[in-house]
Amino acid sequence: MNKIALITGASAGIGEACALKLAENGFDLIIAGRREKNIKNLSKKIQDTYGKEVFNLCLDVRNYKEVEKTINDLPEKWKNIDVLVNNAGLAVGVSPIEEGVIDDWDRMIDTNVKGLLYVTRCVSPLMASRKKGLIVNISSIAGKEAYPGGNVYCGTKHAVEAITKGMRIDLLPHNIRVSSIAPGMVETEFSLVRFKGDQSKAEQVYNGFEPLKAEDIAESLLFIATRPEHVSINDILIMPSAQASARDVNRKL
Ligand code: NDP
Ligand code: 8X3
Repeated sequence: MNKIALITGASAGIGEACALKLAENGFDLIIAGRREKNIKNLSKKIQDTYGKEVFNLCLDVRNYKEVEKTINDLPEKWKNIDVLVNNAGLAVGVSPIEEGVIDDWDRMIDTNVKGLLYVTRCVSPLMASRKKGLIVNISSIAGKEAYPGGNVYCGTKHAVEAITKGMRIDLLPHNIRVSSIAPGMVETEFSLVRFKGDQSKAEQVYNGFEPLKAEDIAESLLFIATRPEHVSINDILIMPSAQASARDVNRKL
């Protein structure tokens, strides 16, 4: 029986790369995202390329009832989740706090914090009943530092860092390992979402230096997920070589 990994936000970017990397390395996948077409395309790619089994979930992590029903309705075999990757997340806007857009704040808090909690609340009991599991939360350099206009996004990722530590303590008796990966800048759809579809603003974020690729994060996940059971990689902070902190980027412009 292959190990099963559930990845949220697998319809793009880091989540998609993580799904491909784990499939390449023998995992069966449950892939979740709101964009059904992207999930279907990824599912076909994984099956065609790696011959792995894939279970598709069309899921908005912000809706607890939907998350609960989706996990409860998984076929019994697919409930044996070995690895949960809490990856779904986003930044919206860069307004300073006094000009903050309430809807943007709600989207970030509801997705990055509450969504992560909702999925964990439904999957962790399944792991606890089997007395094994690994949960990997995708944090960020924004979970370690704050930067101008990052206010609420940084707050959500600081929350992810704290929740990760709390989860690790609570899940210890159940033999469930909890890890966090905190990336610096990764070129994905992230900035396009942050700048609400403004392609040129999104591209400027990655001007003049080589950002991380989604696959770099997938490599870190694979490392965590393939350690022997007595080894827990608690935290990985992974940055582009040209980025020393959230604000310090060596751009060759
Ligand atoms: P992308 O925008 O490329 O991907 C984000 C993924 O999250 C998509 O698959 C999207 O799927 C999913 N998602 C967003 N909202 C929801 C929701 N409500 N319910 C379910 N899925 C949702 O960005 P990244 O791949 O870069 O981001 C992935 C994670 O990595 C995020 O948590 C982000 O904060 C974090 N991160 C990103 C960094 C970067 O520089 N790119 C750096 C550090 C951390 P869909 O729209 O189909 O629902
Ligand atoms: C995403 C990277 O630098 O925008 O978490 O915080 S950053």
